[in-house]
Amino acid sequence: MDFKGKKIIIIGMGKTGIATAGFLGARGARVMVTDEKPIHLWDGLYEHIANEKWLENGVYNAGILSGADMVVPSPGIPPYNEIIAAAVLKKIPVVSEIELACWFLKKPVIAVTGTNGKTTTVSLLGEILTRAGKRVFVGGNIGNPLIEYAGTLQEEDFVVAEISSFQMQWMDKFRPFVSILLNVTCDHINYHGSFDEYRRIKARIFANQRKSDFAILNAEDPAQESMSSGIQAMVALFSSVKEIQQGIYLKDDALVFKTFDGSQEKYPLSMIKIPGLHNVENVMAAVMAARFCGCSRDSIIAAITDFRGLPHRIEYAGEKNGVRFYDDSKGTNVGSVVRALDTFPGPVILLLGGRDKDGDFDTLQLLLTKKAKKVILFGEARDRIESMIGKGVPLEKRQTLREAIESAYENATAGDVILLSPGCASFDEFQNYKERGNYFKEVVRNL
Ligand code: UMA
Ligand code: ADP
Repeated sequence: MDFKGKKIIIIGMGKTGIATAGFLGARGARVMVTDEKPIHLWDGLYEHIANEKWLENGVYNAGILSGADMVVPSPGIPPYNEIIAAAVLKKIPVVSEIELACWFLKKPVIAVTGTNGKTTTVSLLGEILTRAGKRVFVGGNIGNPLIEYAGTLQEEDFVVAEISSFQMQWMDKFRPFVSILLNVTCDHINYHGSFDEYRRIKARIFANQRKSDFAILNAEDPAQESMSSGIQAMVALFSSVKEIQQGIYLKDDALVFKTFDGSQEKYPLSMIKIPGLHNVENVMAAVMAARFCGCSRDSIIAAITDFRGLPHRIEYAGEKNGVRFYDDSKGTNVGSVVRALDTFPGPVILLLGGRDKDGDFDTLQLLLTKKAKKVILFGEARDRIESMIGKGVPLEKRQTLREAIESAYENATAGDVILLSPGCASFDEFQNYKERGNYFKEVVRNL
């Protein structure tokens, strides 16, 4: 596509907007940027393009669309944003950064999406491919925009991309060589409008794949039940519950992979050092993707054996007087809370709360009556969660995370587990989930 002289509007000047502006400016576009917050010239990222002739600041309303040829919203801009809505009405193409990047990507992409487990799976895949001697770029929602990579020489063998539902909102032609859909549970409803819409957007990861591509789906996910029928690619399933005909499943102490040529490979369960059955699922998806990319079984086993997981995902955070603490600050929706609770055999004191994303907390009730010694609700969402999990669950409410941790510790006896798996975003009290998790660990250290 020739961008020379085209007027392109970028909404949102975070990581994505800045990288997109640089990419388009270098290709001769006239770039106009806007953001609901004042764009700070002193921002380190923005500085290197701030004085370019091709760049202009615009207003944060539909007036910016005058003469526009295309609009690129950042992922965080919801589809009901007034500028986007006006662009759609005026039939000005609205294109996501991932869509734009895919027009220029030269190397096969392994795309990973799903409500939970994306970053873990993408990181693991990066390790496996590297161990197998492949050159790999790991990017997308994990933190480095794909558009940045699209502007490089692209000397790697593969691109491993974490793709969020936000990034798929304005996506049309993206065609991964391998697409993984880990799971779809309730999340980001305040952005997408409904669960059905969220699920529909997630399924786009398979939409442009062809017969020579691979689609990896979760056989145990009710939200994916009818999805595989419309997929052109070769479908491989994973299951932690039952035997699979084409794909991988857990049987006793091994992962059994039935390949497309009818052969069978086994991987020892003991190679997995990260906790929980959900991580077995992530590993199963990664094993298949890596095999489809030509990685050897030995290099896959070696990389998985060395993989110790990421911070803030059911991370051990220390022990005090026989009480063990776990930081699952990245557990920002109900699905991840369920899997975190399932990871512990005994009862747990759960810290739940933060900023609500219209989570389906009512679905937690039964599990909590079985698994929670106590639930300490905290933050903005505490009253709504209380009204949804209601009776039968021993509850306490505290305003801040610090108060919640202190109260949990007062309620605990030796042998108990205190788990921060908040099921909510962190923004009521913190900058992000990392800050929340680090704060949790600090408070625990100082108890
Ligand atoms: N902004 C507006 N109007 C709005 C909303 C935001 O102008 O209505 C502006 C903000 O003032 C800010 C800019 O947009 O200046 C931020 O844009 P953004 O929120 O799209 O964030 P980026 O910095 O571009 O980061 C995005 C992803 N952020 C989101 O999806 C919210 C990052 O994922 C991703 O790492 C990055 O692109 C590179 O691809 C973060 C995330 O939280 C980690 N993702 C969600 C998640 O994982 O659950 C989907
Ligand atoms: P994402 O990038 O999709 O947010 P992460 O790997 O960062 O995924 O994990 C986010 C949260 O989801 C953590 O609480 C983690 O323990 C949990 N999690 C990881 N994998 C899965 C999975 N397959 N199913 C459900 N929850 C998961």
